[in-house]
Amino acid sequence: MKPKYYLTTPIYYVNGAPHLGHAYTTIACDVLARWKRLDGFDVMFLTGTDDHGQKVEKAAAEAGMDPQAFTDRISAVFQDLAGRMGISNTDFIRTTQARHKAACSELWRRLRAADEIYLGSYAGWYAVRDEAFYDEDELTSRPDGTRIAPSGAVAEWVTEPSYFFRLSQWQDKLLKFYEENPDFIAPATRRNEVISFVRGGLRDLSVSRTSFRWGIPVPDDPAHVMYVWLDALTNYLTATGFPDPEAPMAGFWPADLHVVGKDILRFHAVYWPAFLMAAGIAPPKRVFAHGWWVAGGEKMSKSVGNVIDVDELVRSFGLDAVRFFVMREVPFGNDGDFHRKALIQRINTELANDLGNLCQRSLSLIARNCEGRLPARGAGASEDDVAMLAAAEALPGLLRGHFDRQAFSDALEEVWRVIRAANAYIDRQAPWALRKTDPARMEMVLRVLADVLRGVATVLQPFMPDAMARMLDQLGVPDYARAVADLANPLPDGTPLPAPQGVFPRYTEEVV
Ligand code: ME8
Repeated sequence: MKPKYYLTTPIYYVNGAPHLGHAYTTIACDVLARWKRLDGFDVMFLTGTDDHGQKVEKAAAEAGMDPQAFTDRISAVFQDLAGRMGISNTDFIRTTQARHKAACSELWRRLRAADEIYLGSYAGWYAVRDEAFYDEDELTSRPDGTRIAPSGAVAEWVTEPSYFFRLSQWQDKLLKFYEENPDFIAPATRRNEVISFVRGGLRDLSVSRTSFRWGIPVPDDPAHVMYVWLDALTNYLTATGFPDPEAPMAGFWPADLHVVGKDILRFHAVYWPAFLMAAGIAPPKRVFAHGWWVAGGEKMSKSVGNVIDVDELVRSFGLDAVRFFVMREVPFGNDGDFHRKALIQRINTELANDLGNLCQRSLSLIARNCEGRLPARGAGASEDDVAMLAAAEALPGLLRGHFDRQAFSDALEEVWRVIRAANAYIDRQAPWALRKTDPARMEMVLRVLADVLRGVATVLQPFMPDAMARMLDQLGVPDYARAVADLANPLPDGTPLPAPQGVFPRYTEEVV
């Protein structure tokens, strides 16, 4: 049986259309999901939308729509975007679904039965844009007296009856949990931030609201709706069929990885494991917080209105190039400023020149000089051949390590190191000159190049599924031999290859 791997994106608020920031998280998860499948795992990959909460209710009211109809419409836009980005999610969850309401109600009942939730009343600050409660000392003031959260969102004073989760009781248990599970929060700088936040002391958390209706009613007290974050976080459990232990996907819990933006790490790394442990449920294994795409110095966001339209990018540059660029340009975890120039540069240098030309040169030499059949490796490999093949053969092992740390740009750098070495190899060996002088040697060199290209294309499939499928077609690799494990079996000598075609065109900016 294949080992299981369960990873998730955040579920996105449906208060506006998706942008590059959302696509980024989802693409990163997709790359990882595809890699894990390629590497022999049974993968559950969840994404979806966060339909409830005051912020969504407000957006629906502003659009003059009933919240259900509004969320139906925007949730569909997120679902379509996932399709257009080539996302291989195995499920798409919405918090308005019946399965989710049932899971949340059950989690609430368990927390209540364990006396982890009690009724009180909340008087404090709340920022609707963040759907988050803030302490007085976290806020700053504008000259007009408006109070501002660290995120820049406006905070309002709220007084209402509320249920509370006994978060204050979880400080030591959380700290112990982080210590025993050093990989639970990544990157390390974020882990340290979370630990110092928890060390600073935790207050009980308000987990229900009475001032609006758009949420899941609290069991046995329908005047309250559940706090949108308790509702939203539970989605990860819902999708595994919770509370049914016999559900087909039940074996995927605990999740292997929640990928989130750094804005929502606290919810995932503090509240979520506390809720779960309090209900006697295993916490997830890891939470990775990536950085932000910024524009004009500010986080790209629907609320700020400085967003980049992913569909436009894909129309201009192609899906694979966009996926490659966002994974390559910025180390996962860091912030990045989006520049079209940098995207064009990467397309032309790394895709068209480094990889595209290498492939085109090698395959056209094979087409012309080897009757379009895969040449034999033959005996008597030179030191240069052996080193070149060894570099390509080392890729899966190296990439496995990078993927398990979510170090996507390191994984790509590793592959490009091999591509650059292969370009140097072809120039050094000059197979075009060997045709007359030493045809056996020419065949050897071309076969080394074909094998290196196969290794490269195989491990790049998660990043650029379409382009790499075309490249593997041209290399004569059958559909059933494209997994990591298949690299152990060389293709038969003499495999017929189709006529070579360019995989990555150069991008030339239209001169206006
Ligand atoms: O927070 N750069 O939903 P949300 C990078 N519903 N990533 C970005 C980004 C940017 N500029 N902008 C958004 C919510 N993201 C909650 C989540 S989960 C149980 C509930 C990505 O619509 C990033 O992953 O505000 C961020 O965490 C997420 O979108 C927030 O999406």
